[in-house]
Amino acid sequence: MNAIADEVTKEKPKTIYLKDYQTPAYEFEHVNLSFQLNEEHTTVSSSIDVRVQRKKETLFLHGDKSMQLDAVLVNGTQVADERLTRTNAGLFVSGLPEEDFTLKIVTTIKPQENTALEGLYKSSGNYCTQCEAEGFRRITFYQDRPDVMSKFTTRMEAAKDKYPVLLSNGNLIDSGDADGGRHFAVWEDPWRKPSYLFALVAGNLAKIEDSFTTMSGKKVDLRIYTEPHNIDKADHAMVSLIKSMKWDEDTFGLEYDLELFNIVAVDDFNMGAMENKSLNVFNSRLVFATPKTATDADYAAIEGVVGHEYFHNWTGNRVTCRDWFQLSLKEGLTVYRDQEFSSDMNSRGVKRIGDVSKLRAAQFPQDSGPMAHPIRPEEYIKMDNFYTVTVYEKGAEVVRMYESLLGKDGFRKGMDLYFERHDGCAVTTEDFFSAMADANNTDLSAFKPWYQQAGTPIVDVKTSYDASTKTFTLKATQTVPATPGQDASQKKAVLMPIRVGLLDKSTGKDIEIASVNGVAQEKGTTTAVLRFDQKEQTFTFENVEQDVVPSILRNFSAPIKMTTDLEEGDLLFLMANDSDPFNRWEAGQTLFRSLLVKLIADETNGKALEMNTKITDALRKTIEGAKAADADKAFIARAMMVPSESELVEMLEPGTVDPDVVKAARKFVMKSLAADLRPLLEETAKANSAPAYKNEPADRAMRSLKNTCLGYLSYVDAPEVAKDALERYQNADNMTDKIATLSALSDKVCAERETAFDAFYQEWQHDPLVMCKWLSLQAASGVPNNLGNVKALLTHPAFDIKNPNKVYSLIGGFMSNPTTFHQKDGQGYEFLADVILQLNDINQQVAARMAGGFTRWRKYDPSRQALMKKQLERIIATENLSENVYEIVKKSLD
Ligand code: 0A1
Ligand code: ZN
Repeated sequence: MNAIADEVTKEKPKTIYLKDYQTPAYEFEHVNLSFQLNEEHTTVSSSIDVRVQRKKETLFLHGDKSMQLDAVLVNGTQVADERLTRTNAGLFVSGLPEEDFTLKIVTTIKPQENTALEGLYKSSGNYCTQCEAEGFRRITFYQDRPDVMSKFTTRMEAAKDKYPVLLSNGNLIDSGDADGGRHFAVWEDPWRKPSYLFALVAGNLAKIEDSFTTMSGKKVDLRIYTEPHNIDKADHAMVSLIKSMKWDEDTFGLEYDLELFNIVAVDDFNMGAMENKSLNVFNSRLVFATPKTATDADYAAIEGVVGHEYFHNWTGNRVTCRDWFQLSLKEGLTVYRDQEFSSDMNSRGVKRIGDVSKLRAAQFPQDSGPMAHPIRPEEYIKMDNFYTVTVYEKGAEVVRMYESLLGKDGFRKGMDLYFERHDGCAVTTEDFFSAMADANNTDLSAFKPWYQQAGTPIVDVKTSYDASTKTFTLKATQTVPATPGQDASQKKAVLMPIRVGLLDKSTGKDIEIASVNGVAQEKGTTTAVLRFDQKEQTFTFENVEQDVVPSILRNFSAPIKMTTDLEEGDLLFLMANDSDPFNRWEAGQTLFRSLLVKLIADETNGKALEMNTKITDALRKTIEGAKAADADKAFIARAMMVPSESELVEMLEPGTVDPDVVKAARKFVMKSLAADLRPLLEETAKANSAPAYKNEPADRAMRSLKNTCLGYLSYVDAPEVAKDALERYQNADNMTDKIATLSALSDKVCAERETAFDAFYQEWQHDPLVMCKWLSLQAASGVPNNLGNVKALLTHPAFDIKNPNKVYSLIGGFMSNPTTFHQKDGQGYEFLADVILQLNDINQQVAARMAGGFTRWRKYDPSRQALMKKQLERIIATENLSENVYEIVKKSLD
């Protein structure tokens, strides 16, 4: 089809707006795809049954400029050239029949040259696909938008020896041999789906198999495919899948809807995993686990992500998004579901603490920077840039707030109504909101701004007790800061649940809450859920016999930044007594944060730093608690953690941050605590060193406590500390302990560090995932002149710039290392810009993620700001910059 005008011109990046949404004029009923997979090229034929919804409209098919368009036929007849217009973004087809018709398209693509890892590509010699969000348009011309839902039949043909396994969505309906040593398979998916859920895999793969019998008695075959040499590492993923299937039935009454569920692990993948209908494709880092190669954190991440992708079958696939602005409809809800799943499988309190820490370290900074956007954004240039912690993690917090406001039963009613109304449809966050409100017959209109407003609300609470009226009062105010395109005056007050408990000052126990603002609480209530929806609001607790210490925002019931008038003594009291594990932890964190902010100011002003010994004493008590027979050791390990440098940076004023000062203040605290508590830390580490590895909750808790103690002890300046760490490294029988001992050594300049890192390399150089750990530990190291080490690792055989996991480990690790990245002379910034520009020609999604390292440049001191800005300007002035990188850099500079 050389005659087709190929008007591939230079077009400016175009912004897509939610307000421009229009329903499609043409619906695609059924799609028949056929793939001829060859080494030189792949031919894709697509035959579509089209239903005309609005006559005479031009049909726009998305299609990437990398594809060769070979043929376009309507009802079997070639379409004349003058009715076809090709642009950078796709193909316009005009003069279409007014009655339903068939459209046939033939394209030629080169998966073997696809380094963007979107569409059809090769990983370790096998074919696989990634179509979310807009990868299908690199396979064929199509209405690549989530509200176009079709039934897919997929035939593929490939060389039998190289690609013995041929997979796609749905059920295998035919297979056999073809000419020239080739074979074929035909898959049919009975469920309508958007193109982003399409998947195809062809390769030399081994599998493990199991099965699950659903609540209505149907047997589902479960298979996990990997490259043959990794097949012994997939058992934990299989166990996690079975647990997920059972949990979704027990918790939401949701049953799987096919007789086969496949997972395929691939080494080259931009994200974590993908929920393609019945054929999930996973980054191998989220499948492979053995005690020798994966840490306890890896095991937990695998369980959570296997659950996440499985849960998408209902929240994402059966009910999908109308357009990409609605992404949080499926992602916020599915993250909420996977967090609940992990909480039920493990310790709920510890899980909540981890999730909130992540929100604070990653989402809060995004929400106060140039990329701040509502969980339902209103515009984007490149959708890939909106798979963000805001859409995912803040989106999950918004879903959790429905649960807090409506109660568990009310939330379940809302979910049931959502599925009853929208099964098989592509819908909006507004539809989810209405299902929640309608099912509970309640007015939630004040909740809507959560979808429209960016920025983390700031809540201040003042408390008082009046002995004469026996009332305890909370006065709360809320504001939402200005964010790009939304000034502060436009922001509305938003409904949020504030969970509050009141602790008896003499016993430390929760008192029963009788009534709030004249509304009687259910008998036995010890945590009240306040509906806070005004700019200023007063909540009065009645019949409070004596003064109490309030525990406010239990379980972190809203994603806000809260300040209160609680004093140090109250926080120490809560740290020791609160029945809510999250707030018991939070009280300690609040103490640490205020101490650190003061120390940062002191260090800036050249004052001597002084430790607050009350905090040391409180921490001593917390650690001593580990001796109790029923101690929650995983919680104690969490409670010992000092807020991260990135969390502290977020608390400081824009234009002031000197990362060296932040590091010095935090290091001072760690050193003081380590010195003062050394015998206790050593004793606790010893008492929690198990003779042999076991993967049981109690053993995992012990490991985390022991390794947290060792982390502290690494701050003690004494030669025996490094010696001990090396010895522990050499004796470790599992990856969790290996990594903990390596990181205890990684900031030290000593022979033990070199010995341990070399030994690790020698032992694991054959395993790319383990090598990622080796790279990220070095990238994160605080040793002097570490930038030189990171640069040298770029050319090390363990690194590969085409593999996203390797880039995230080395470059991602370097970006979050304040000493190396923010080096005063700006060389760290220049290095990151160099890497971004190199990645821009290889993998635009990964390049854009790395550009995220510069977005917070306005936070830093004037000289660092100037150096970072210079690099942003250099990047944006570069020719052939991808839309992905352009959007991040442009928004950063605006
Ligand atoms: N939907 C997947 C995540 C995902 C998103 C985009 C991708 O490529 C651009 C890949 C995966 C999930 O939430 O698990
Ligand atoms: Zn997801």
